[in-house]
Amino acid sequence: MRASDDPNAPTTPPVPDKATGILLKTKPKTAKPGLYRVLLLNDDFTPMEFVVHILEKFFNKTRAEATEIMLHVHRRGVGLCGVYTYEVAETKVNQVMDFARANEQPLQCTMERE
Ligand code: TYC
Repeated sequence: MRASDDPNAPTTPPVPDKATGILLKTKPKTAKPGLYRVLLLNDDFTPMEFVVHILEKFFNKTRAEATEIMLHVHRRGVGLCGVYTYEVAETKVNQVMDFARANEQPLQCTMERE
């Protein structure tokens, strides 16, 4: 993820200047934070129990919720862990990727704009 992906610099439709009609960019001082989906991707190697553990540890899921999400990813290829503001989503992705790497698992976690 690059800093330039952070859309907290909001854009709104251009507004014509009263005198000249020139379209001016507007930028409200307070932005609504953009929301991001954090997704887990399936692979053939990472143990199911490891993925359930990740969902409990980093996404505060119950064992039943974690098992349901893990099985969804296993069957469909991708699944939703949660929706967060940019910085929280980025932190979760990094936590999962670091934990997977430390445990020599190929598990992939990614984020996308809602
Ligand atoms: N497909 C893996 C297996 O059969 C389990 C798995 C589920 C892996 C979800 C990754 O995000 C994942 N062991």
